[in-house]
Amino acid sequence: MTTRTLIRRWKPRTVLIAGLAAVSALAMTGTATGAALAAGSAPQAAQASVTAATPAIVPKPVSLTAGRGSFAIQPGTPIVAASPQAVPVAQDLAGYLRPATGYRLPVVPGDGGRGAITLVLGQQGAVPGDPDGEGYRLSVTPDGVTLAAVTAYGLYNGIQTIRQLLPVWIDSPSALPGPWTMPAVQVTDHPRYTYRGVMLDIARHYESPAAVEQFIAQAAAFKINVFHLHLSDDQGFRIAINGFPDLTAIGGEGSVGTDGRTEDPGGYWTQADYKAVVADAQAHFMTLIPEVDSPGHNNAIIMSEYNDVGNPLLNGDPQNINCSANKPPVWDYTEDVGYSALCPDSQNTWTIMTAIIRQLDAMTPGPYHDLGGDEVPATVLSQSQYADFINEEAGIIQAGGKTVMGWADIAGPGTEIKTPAVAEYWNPASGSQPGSETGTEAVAKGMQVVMAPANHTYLDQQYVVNSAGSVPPTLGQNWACNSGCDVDQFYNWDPGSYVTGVTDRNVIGVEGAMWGETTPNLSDVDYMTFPRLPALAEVAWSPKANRDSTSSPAYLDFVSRLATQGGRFLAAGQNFYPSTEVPWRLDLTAARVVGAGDGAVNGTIALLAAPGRAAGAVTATVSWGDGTSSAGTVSGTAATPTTVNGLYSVSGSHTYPHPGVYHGTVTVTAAGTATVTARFTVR
Ligand code: TNX
Repeated sequence: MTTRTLIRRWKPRTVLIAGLAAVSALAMTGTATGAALAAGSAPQAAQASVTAATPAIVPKPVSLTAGRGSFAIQPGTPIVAASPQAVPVAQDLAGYLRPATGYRLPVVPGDGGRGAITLVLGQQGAVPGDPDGEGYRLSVTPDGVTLAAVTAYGLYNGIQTIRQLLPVWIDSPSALPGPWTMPAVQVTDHPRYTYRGVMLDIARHYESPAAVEQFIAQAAAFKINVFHLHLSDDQGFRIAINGFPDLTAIGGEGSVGTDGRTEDPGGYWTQADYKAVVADAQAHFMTLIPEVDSPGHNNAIIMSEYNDVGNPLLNGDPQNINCSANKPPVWDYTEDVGYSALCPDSQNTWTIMTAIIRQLDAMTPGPYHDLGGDEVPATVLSQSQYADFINEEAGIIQAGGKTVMGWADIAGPGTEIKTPAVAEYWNPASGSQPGSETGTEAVAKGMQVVMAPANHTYLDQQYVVNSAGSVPPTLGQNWACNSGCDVDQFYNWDPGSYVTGVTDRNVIGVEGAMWGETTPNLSDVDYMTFPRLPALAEVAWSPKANRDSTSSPAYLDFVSRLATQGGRFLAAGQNFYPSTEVPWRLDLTAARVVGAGDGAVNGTIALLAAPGRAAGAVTATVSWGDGTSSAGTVSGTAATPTTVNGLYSVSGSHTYPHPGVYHGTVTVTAAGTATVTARFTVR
């Protein structure tokens, strides 16, 4: 059995922070006006200058052709649902667009027409090579927008693209003046893989249902369609199970680093909470997969039930569930792994596990139940004990009608799992390197494979520490990425040829795993997840490409499109890591400027998104529209090493010779990137 003790000795290939050598590779994002970019340059210098209005869609669509002109959303632009089944997605689109625009955007039935955004469900939305109808066709012209798909989910994917065609400020929760224009384009799009997942570990650190729902919405924007929820691990059990109140009363309390449980008391979800999150995932067209890890990674279950002698569902001797290295079991709130195990031959083990599986699966509409199955060293359970456990549990899950999923360890010697079943390959080993056996074993056993090699997909792994030391040592582990894994490492690999013999005939998709040991809150989770999840989303959605180096056209094109996402995150108030591998750009939009009536103006003139740049690193000038100009003041919440930074307001004060309507401009410059300008009107 493979454990990370072995893996920790493994060294990833050196991560090159390559300079972006060729501006010509930025064709997708439009006109480059910046100078060539020097290798190894500082973040500010490593900027490509691109115009704001060119499409920069992540994940990259199968086909995108730019047209002439643009479509401008107006206050009364109708969002037309051409059939009743399109109404919910039309409402979703209106919901995305109303806060920032402040427009009514009525959702109406009909056939669309000039000036409308029309959502059509039917065969005219069919896209070749898209058996599940996840794709869409989108036409934007100056006269209107038509989005067509075969399924509501296809339409939903299309509206994520529409959002990205609009200025980054469309993700602002409060109204801004706009203008809200989309460049004319024709898009035909569908995914490469049907499984595009993200996993969140709420066991190592508790996350509230509200935080998880935010995370779901953030991931859905990149066409992620599977939400794998890691509900239980050594340090915490997070879901109420009827008949076993100790699982949450005891097991719900701790979290990693909870020495004496004072720092982070943990928490758990009621079943109503879980159902609400399931419904929220469904509303985002995401399949939720529950995971209660077993037979290892379950010290919290063991500690909760070990003394549950009075439980009428158990046989009075619950201590026989403990096959851990520690006898009796003890809490361990460190990041240790591989010491705990439930005993396969204890009747109590199966009483507890069956209750968990049945109750969770009854609340879960998706087809999968994930049993975990990772990292049980032979010193804790022999391979045959482990295999017996997995076989028994798989039978219980399948008898309840769900498809078994687990970490690829479940494909190891002795396991016999009826297919269909899914193995998630996590080992960094590639080709036929030692450690890759679980991948080939899974294929030999007829299992489908989700690719999640830790050195390319583990969102909890540290970023590459840059010269400014911007990566805090407390966030992230490094066992799979001992010199850090940044955007390029998440982008430059191919799921269909990573392990010898595991090909696109076996691979159903890709998953990013956000393990929770170092991330106590959503802000930290977001910092680790973005912008690396968008890289995985592109690997999972977009056509196969030569994703093999930091100088490949595919990668340069990707980071230039990714650059636009920084402004979106900032506008939305979503945390992310402004990786130095991305040529972040400036985005500026006018605020509503209202004069005092006596010709005086004093306050915010514009909003600026400047990912990764301090306020002092940008210069703002306000031309007031009466022939005078003055310096603008750039201010915002001071950055901390792990929180949102780069969202600023540009303010100024001016007294006009006489009251009136004036049209001014704000200009912002910063080293190594294109200058941005916004027009404002003083009333
Ligand atoms: C590996 S590999 C784990 C998790 C840890 C993570 C930390 C695997 C399936 N499990 O238990 O949280 O590494 O990076």
